[in-house]
Amino acid sequence: MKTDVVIIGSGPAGLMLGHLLRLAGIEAVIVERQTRAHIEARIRAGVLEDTTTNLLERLNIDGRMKDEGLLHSGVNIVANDRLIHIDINGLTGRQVMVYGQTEVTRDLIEASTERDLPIVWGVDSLTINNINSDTPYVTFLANSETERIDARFVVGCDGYHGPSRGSIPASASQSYELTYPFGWLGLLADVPPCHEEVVYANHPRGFALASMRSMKRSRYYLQVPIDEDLDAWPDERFWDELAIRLGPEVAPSITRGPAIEKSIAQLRSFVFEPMRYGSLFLAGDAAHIVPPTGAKGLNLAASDVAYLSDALIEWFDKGSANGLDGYSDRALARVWKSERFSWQLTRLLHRFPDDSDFERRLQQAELDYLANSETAQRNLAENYVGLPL
Ligand code: RFL
Ligand code: PHB
Repeated sequence: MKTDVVIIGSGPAGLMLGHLLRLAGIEAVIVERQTRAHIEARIRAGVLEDTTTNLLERLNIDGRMKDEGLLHSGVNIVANDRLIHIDINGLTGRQVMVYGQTEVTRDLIEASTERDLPIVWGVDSLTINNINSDTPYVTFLANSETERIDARFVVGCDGYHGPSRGSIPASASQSYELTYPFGWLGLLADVPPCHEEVVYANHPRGFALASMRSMKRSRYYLQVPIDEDLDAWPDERFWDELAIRLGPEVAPSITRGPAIEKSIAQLRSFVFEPMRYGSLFLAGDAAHIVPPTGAKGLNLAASDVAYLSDALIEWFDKGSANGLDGYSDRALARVWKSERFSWQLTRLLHRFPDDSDFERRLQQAELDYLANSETAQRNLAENYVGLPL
């Protein structure tokens, strides 16, 4: 098989990029390790910046999101059992959209058939070859047959654990990493949310988050130790702990119900530079990870592919390599600002086990400043709603 661009991975980055290229008449094929059913069941992000919703609008894959998504004008932080309301819309004139990554992915996959964007599901043993040339290609096993796709460019949208990043020689790259001494235990339940907007809580027993997927489906998270055992958290223990951490203003509105999904995610900050080597480009989690506190991961995947699709279109339409040459620097400038924000919000809201008393008092002072300063709230709102592309 031969195509213009072969995309590895059908997460949000790969799917959005494929559609953006197809819209411009560029051929693309996506190869994905998992089955379609697996991808469509995966529970991940929930909050979209308007930069991301604008992209889905540009693709005209925003119908269900506009019908079913929830536009939020604000976000809340609980500190010392008191609710601080950040009026995102009043401070920035913009809003965020609560619409699950699972739904975004489903909509993009569904549109792929009618828009002639082939996705090869369930591929195994993928290799990326000749990236130092103008004739790169990938090989893989599909239905026990060895397949090969030749392309002009390969884009690694294969997430943190995918093989693309590893194809770039260590001598030509650098990575930056920070790990956190805790994880997030997430629970999804078909119960109404406890608050009309997302609530982040700082509590001496650890961070908690109240989010939602709809007015009937809630998503909650608790900070847990890094080596926590999922079996230690039967549903009742989760609900009891959540109520303590969300505090007296929010807890009375919690509706309990059986978990339909429960899992633990590790927190990490990671950036790999550059996001291009020869004919291989990286986008999304393949090149960078943020802790989920700022809700930035999926949104960064979207901004990467917005930049990259512009650059690829410029190359295919006008023969100019300027955009492609500038892609890595342009994307990384936005990535690092989201890394900064996600790290800062994680620092502000979690209980760090090794913090000294001094550092704990600083955290309290920071929360107090946020509660009482419009400037501090504007800073948070501007970053949370998403920096401009
Ligand atoms: P993905 O979604 O991981 O997709 C990568 C795809 O590549 C495939 N793949 C391969 N395919 C072929 N061959 C191989 N050898 C392959 N190896 C891997 C994988 O199967 C997969 O399908 O990366 P992408 O597209 O870059 O998208 C990134 C987002 O998924 C991620 O950043 C977000 O989910 C992060 N995130 C959040 N982001 C937000 O913007 N807002 C949020 O509210 C938010 N909340 C979250 C989150 C992530 C979380 N977890 C589980 C870490 C909440 C949580 C709990
Ligand atoms: C979610 O709804 O899953 C969610 C919301 C906000 C975050 C992270 C995850 O910061």
